[in-house]
Amino acid sequence: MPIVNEGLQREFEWVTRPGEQKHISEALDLADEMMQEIAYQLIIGKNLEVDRLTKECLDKGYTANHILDNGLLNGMSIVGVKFRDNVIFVPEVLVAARAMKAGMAHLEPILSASGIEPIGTVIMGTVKGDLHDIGKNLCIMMLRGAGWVVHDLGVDTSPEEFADAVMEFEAQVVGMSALLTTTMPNMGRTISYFEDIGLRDEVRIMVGGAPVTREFADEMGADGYGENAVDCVETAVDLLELQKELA
Ligand code: B12
Repeated sequence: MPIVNEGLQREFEWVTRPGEQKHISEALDLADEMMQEIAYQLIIGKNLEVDRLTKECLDKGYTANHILDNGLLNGMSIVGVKFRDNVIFVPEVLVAARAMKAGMAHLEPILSASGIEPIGTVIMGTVKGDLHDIGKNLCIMMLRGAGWVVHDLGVDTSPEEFADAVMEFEAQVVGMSALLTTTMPNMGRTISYFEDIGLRDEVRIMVGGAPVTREFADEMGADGYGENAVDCVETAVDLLELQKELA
């Protein structure tokens, strides 16, 4: 379906880079009118509308994954482009993030409900100096939905806080998130800290976040890397197996 929502069409016009336009328009083409409305209301920061529409879509039988991928995340990708290109600034991004959270609040119980025996324990946090938590929170929802016990350390997490949580909860896996190129090195610093205190062999470490690549993950000595929340779950499962083999 083409973009039929006039507001969203106008917002989409801010995306001027051809490759990026193709990427976003392909995702939007999959979406229907309701998803386009959610994306638009998220971009303009209307949290009450996003709250209402998400509820309405769930009542109509849309799956939580569909609403997340086609509605909320599509909207957030346009917000990202406008922010990067200085079309909007931090306050507008914050209201969009608040709208995203309003929608996610309805999806979380569904994505996190698994009812199966816990697979293992993961400690998740955004690294020191970094306040971005939307992606980390999505990973947490997916992990919980897949049957993991997740302890969320929030944002701005120091190496000491990661290490204390691993010991307290006897976690097998740690997941670190970073969205800023300036905070990415704090993942490596956390890994070094684990080595320094003799904790590195006790736990497998995965990393992610928009600027993080597999190469960077390998270079800093992480055990795993995930590009998105689905990858995060798969990586956690692989790392748990690895940890069992090493134990
Ligand atoms: C929302 C947002 C904000 C919000 C954050 C609100 C919140 N509660 O999170 C606010 C307004 C606070 C903000 C602030 C800033 N931001 Co900001 N922000 C964004 C924005 C638009 C969206 C990020 C987002 O939520 N994406 C959606 C989620 C779902 O995607 P994700 O985080 O990548 O997560 C997915 C994967 O990466 C992966 N993943 C994530 N974590 C993990 C962890 C593991 C273990 C695994 C396996 C996978 C995984 O799975 C997730 C789900 O699929 C991005 C632009 C962008 N396109 O990324 C800029 C962006 C990240 N911000 C940027 C900047 C510069 C800033 C500020 C410095 C701006 C300023 N001048 O103050 C501050 C820094 C504050 C700080 N100290 O952290 C830049 C970073 C540039 C750079 N090269 O470092 C970006 C890229 C914008 C840009 N293009 O310029 N920001």
